[in-house]
Amino acid sequence: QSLQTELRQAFERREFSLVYQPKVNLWTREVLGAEALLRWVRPDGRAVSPMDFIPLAEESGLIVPLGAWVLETACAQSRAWAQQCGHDVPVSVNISPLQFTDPGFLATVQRCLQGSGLSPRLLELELTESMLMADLERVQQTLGALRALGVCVSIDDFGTGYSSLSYLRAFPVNTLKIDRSFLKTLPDDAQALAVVEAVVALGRSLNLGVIAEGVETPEQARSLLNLDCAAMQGYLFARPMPPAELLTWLRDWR
Ligand code: G
Ligand code: G
Ligand code: NA
Ligand code: MN
Repeated sequence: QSLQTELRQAFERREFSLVYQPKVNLWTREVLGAEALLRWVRPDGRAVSPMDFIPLAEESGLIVPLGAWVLETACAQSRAWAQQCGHDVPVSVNISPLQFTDPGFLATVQRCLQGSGLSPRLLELELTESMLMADLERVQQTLGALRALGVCVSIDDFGTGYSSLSYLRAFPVNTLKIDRSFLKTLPDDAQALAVVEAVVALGRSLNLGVIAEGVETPEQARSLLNLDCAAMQGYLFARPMPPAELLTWLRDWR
């Protein structure tokens, strides 16, 4: 039996779940939101990494309904957290290229917002640079429509693709997520420091938020603060976790 077939069955049998990793502002201590990350645990208890099954889901097109399920579930979760803890918990969802270009994408986003009653500003879509490099006019149209909906958009893994000033200016996006590969060698690597510094400056000049992902050590966090990048996400603060655990984490964080 091929993994493709298994994947489709797994979706029908509801073997997928979401874990969430918080994003914080280390300066204000504010919780900025939580990123939803897809998990597949088979009935035998074996977990398959998204790095292995997402490419397959893209190949087969399953990513479109699966991604819609992720959106729907994450929107409902954000709404539930707000009711449970009394304050907003914005949620971020990774969008794959096939989803983004799917003709039904905007309608899906709208349906998930309406279905959950989540305020659009509490939903963030994480896109990658390569997705924006495709068909300029269509990308602009889709991003424009998302902005009109009031949804936030961030560029994930920023710095690993073809970042050009002109396309950033052309696209209505909200936030740049500095790829975690640049964090690994902080604080000692002058080159990595320069990259982070440059992205922070870029964000400031284009009026975009900047967040660093993959923060694992206090030293990395400190050097980010020194570079005026206070928004962070990474194992230093929390691993991705099930929704109930995140609720506890939110209560303990401050
Ligand atoms: O959570 P983890 O580090 O294992 O994720 C591995 C990769 O899978 C990352 O690149 C992440 O962006 C991607 N990923 C996780 N969840 C989703 C999802 O819901 N949709 C898409 N398209 N990608 C996801
Ligand atoms: O491609 P994307 O940026 O969405 O990938 C997110 C992935 O990064 C998730 O699989 C998540 O589990 C992982 N991740 C989150 N925080 C850290 C971290 O501090 N260190 C490392 N190595 N990976 C992280
Ligand atoms: Na992401
Ligand atoms: Mn990323």
